[in-house]
Amino acid sequence: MRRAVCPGSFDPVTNGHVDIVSRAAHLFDEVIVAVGVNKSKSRARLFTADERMEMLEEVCAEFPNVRVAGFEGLLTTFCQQHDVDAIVKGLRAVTDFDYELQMAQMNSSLTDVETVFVPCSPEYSFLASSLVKEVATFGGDVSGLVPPRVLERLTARLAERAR
Ligand code: COD
Repeated sequence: MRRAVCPGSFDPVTNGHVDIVSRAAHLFDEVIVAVGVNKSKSRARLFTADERMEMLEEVCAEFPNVRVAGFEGLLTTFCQQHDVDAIVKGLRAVTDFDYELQMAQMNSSLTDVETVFVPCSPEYSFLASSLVKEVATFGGDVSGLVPPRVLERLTARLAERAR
C-alpha cells in the first residue's frame, strides 16, 4: 500500500488543488489531504480549519481513496505518524519550484519521506487561494476557479465580512 499526503492551507480549496489531489489519487493507493492548522496563522485565514476540512470533504467525496485530516506542527511528524511514503505537491511555475525544492529538501533531511512534484495543469497555472479571495472580495467572477459549493461559502463569508 503506497500512501501519499497532499498538504496545504486550502483557504479555500480551489480547482487547482482538486486537480492535484485527483492526480495523486491515480498514482497512489491512498491519499490524505492534510490541512495545516497553524494556530498563529488562524486569524489571517478566511475560513477556520474545520470549515476548510468540511469543504475538502465535500469536494473529495468523489475520490474513494482520498481522506481529509488536519495537522499541526511539522508535516514530517504527520507523515511519520500516518506511515506516509510521499508528499505530493503541485508546481505552477519556477517561483513555486524555488520554495518547494527548499521545503522538499528540508523535509527529507528531517525524515526519509520523498516529495513528488506534479506539474500543474495549464488551465490552473495562475490559480492560488489568495488571488481567488482577492478577486472575489472586489466582486470579480471566480465561479470557474473553485468548486460550486466552495463558491457559495466564499460568497457568503465575504458578504458577512462586508456587513
Ligand atoms: N495548481 C496545482 N497545485 C496547486 C495550485 C494550483 N493552481 N495551487 C496550489 N497548489 C498546490 C501546491 O502544491 C501547494 O503546495 C499546495 O497545493 C497547497 O497550497 P496552499 O496554498 O493551500 O497551501 P500552502 O502552500 O500555504 O501550504 C504550505 C504547507 C502547509 C504545506 C507548509 O507550510 C507546511 O508543510 N507546513 C507545516 C509546517 C512544516 O512542516 N514546516 C516545515 C516545512 S519545510
